[in-house]
Amino acid sequence: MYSMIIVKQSGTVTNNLDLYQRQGSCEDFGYISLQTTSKCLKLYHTEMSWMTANSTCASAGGKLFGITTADMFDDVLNVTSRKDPTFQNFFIDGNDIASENNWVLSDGTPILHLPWGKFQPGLGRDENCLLVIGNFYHDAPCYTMEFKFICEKQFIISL
Ligand SMILES: [Ca+2]
Repeated sequence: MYSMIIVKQSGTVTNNLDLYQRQGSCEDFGYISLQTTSKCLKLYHTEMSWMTANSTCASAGGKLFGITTADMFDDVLNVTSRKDPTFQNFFIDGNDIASENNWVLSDGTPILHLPWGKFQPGLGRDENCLLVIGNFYHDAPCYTMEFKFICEKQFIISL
C-alpha cells in the first residue's frame, strides 16, 4: 500500500496539466509499513543471536524493531506469525542488560508494554533480551540462542 501525498503545483496551469508528486513508501525500499508506526520494517528469516541481529540491523542503517504499544504489537503480529507460519519466534528491540527487570529499548527508553508469556521473564541474569513467541514476550539469552528478527528503519524522504 502506498501512502500518497498529492501536491498540486501552484501557479498557472497550462493545458489543464496538473503536476503531482508521490511520497515514497516503505515498499519502495523493500520494507513493509504498519498502520501504527512511521518506521519501515524488514523481516529477517535467517536466525541469529539477539546481539548479531542487533548489529545486522545497524549495518542496514536501522535497529531492531522497538514495540512501544499494544496496538503496535498487534499490528506486527498481523504481518508476522498470524499471517506467515514461517515467521514465528523473533527477536525485537529490548533488553534488561544494564539493570535486571528494567526493560529498555536500545536508546534507553523504558518499555512500558510488556505482554509476558506464562512464567516469563524466567531466567534472570541469563536471559536479558526480548523474544516474541506467539502473542507473548519471553526473556531470552542475548548471545547463544538464534531466532528470526525484525529490523526497523526510518527513511527520510524529500520531495
Ligand atoms: Ca534478565
